Amino acid sequence: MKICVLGLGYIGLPTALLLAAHGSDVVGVDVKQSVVDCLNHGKLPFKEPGIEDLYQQAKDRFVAEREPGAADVFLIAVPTPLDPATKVSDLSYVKRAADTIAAHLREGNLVILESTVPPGTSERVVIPRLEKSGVTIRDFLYAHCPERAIPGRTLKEMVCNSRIIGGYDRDSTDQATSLYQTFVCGEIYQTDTRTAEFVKLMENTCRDVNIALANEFAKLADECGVNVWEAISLANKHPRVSILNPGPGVGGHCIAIDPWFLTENSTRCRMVSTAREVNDSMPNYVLHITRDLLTGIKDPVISIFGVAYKGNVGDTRESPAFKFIQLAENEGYAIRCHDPYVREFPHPLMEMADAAAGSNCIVILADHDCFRGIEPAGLRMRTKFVIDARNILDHEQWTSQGFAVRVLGDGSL
Ligand code: SAJ
Repeated sequence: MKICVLGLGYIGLPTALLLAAHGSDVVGVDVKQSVVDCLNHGKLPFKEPGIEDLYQQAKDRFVAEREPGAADVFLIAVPTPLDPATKVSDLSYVKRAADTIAAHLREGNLVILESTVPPGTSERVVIPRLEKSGVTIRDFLYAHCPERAIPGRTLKEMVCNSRIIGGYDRDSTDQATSLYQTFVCGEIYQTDTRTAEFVKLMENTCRDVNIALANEFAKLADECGVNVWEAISLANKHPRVSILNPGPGVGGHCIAIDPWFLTENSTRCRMVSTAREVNDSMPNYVLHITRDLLTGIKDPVISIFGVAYKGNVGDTRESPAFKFIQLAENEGYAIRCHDPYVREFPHPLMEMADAAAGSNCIVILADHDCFRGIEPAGLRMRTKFVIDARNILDHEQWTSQGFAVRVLGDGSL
């Protein structure tokens, strides 16, 4: 079977490689020439645990191209960004992918959309564009199969997690199910396209709202003089309570964006957008703690440890670090950045010792495991302040080295 995967990003590439490793002939298509060249020279455009080994298993059945050709299956895994001004989904990449597939679509082909989209997009936008090929939906198969893998564990989760497959009709759902069964060990649950689109958005919105609740608890704990981390761990002893972790904000290409896709056409909902606002306010809140700690210091310098959107990944998409840096610079703080996972960032990235040297305050924004073991005695700071927005440091150790330690939600603001 020949499969054409459009979009070789964090989801498309691992999916393409898994399909190839399980016996399909896969053409991976990406508009970026650099990604195509990189893969055809045996290199991978990003890091993800296990992907190098998977590439070795897949490479004889995988080739990267700029344009698609005829295939049995087309799988769309292109980005669906959010227009920051309007908070409305930008479906231009999905539309372009559908248009390029239309040029090659034949009767009996299966088209799968993995990209996250607002409910109804398959019927209203994608299928009509595919039908411009002259082949109608009665003569090709279509399913929405939203991905569920978490960056940092993408390959394991793509294989082990359960999946939702929403087909246009019975035949579409069954054929898409058979394809995913070639590499998915988890359960496959079948539904229609619109429900599958809705379920995916509910999943990420649920996580966003729960993180917002944890962030709200952190702010309330500060007002009440309570340590939120201790309080959460005690509350979570209740058999039906499971509060998530507060933090400096929600980043990544999914959770910070998908809730807006769910509500973009709604006139009825409040909680989802309020949660988004709470999470988007967290960089300001961490800056508020910073300001409180550094009052009176002349020409203050802040060292940010961790500009990735979360721990142990090098992805900075929608990272709360961007907003924190912009707000801090606007207030006159000089910023240094250190992140051992991130390859490219608009702000220069420095080694840890250089970023800390002469600085007034370290702000931990990403919970990389390697930060847990930092030896504070080796850091040559101008003043010894540290703000742990993720609660990952050994605070006793830092205090014993003369550091004033503030933890997000520690009750001291
Ligand atoms: N975060 C917190 N507190 C927490 C958990 C997370 O502040 O307790 C922050 C993280 O630091 C990060 C953001 O939230 O900035 C999102 O991180 P995440 O690890 O919760 O999720 P993602 O964006 O890496 O992946 C999510 C996953 N969705 C769910 O868990 C419902 C993943 O399964 C999806 O496949 C992925 O979105 C996606 O592509 O949609």
